Amino acid sequence: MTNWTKIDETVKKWIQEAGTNIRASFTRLLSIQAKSNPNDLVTNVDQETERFFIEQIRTEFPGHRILGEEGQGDDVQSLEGIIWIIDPIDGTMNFVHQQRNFAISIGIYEDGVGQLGYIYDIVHDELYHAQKGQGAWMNDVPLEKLEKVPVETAIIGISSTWLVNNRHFDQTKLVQLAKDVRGTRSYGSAALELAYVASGRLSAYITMRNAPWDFAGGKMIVEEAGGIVSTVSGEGLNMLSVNPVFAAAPGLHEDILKKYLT
Ligand code: 2AM
Ligand code: CA
Ligand code: CA
Ligand code: CA
Repeated sequence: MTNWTKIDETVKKWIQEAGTNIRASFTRLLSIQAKSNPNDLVTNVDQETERFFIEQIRTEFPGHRILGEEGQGDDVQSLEGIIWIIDPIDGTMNFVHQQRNFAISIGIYEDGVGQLGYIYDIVHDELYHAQKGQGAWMNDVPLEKLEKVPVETAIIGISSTWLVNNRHFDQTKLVQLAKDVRGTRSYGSAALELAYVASGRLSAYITMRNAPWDFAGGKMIVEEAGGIVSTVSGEGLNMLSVNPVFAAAPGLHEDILKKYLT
């Protein structure tokens, strides 16, 4: 039997250490590179942070596999066994330009089922975490179970990318949703937006393109807080590919899905 509570204690220690290192990097010169396009950034701190987690995991849990955004982990093609899905810095553009609104995101899955989830907002020192069947916390304070939210009072996280003409989704209904809700916000970090759905700061989050490392930690935390996470057609997320992601409080998830997403 896997001792998840022991793994939880270990991960929290590593996340604090990684956070301290990332904070210290603010006073050093960053090495910034573009990946797939000029706005798709990666820095030495993303890579060093990913490497830090990989080295710790390989030493402490040699049987576990690692799927990391910066590609220094394993070539993961299936979900068997224990897999750590890691985004060392989610919101790299914010990290580079704003030194805020970015987070470490980690989801630990066993045979495709989420067991532990973490999102650490380093600058605000806010650690969100969840353990399967045990609930979700922010800095060890339990998150209140999410309650039904009507569309009219909802604040939703959505990037302007999806409200203008785009090749992923007909934006017409999303524009209507943006008009009908109380407000929209865009933070530029999928992990933080999911953490905000879990804590009630946002009522929903919608994106047409998230990779497993963007949502692996957040999905667990939202679900343990009583929220619902799916694709924009209401299906379960594929943990090995890019998905459209729709997370929301109960009730609101159903209402938005029916009226604005189908
Ligand atoms: P990143 O900062 O780790 O790259 C920005 O709106 C959000 O989308 C961030 O969570 C960002 O993660 C993520 N993101 C950026 N480019 C992406 C891509 N090509 N596919 C999926 N997610 C992406
Ligand atoms: Ca990236
Ligand atoms: Ca990311
Ligand atoms: Ca990243």
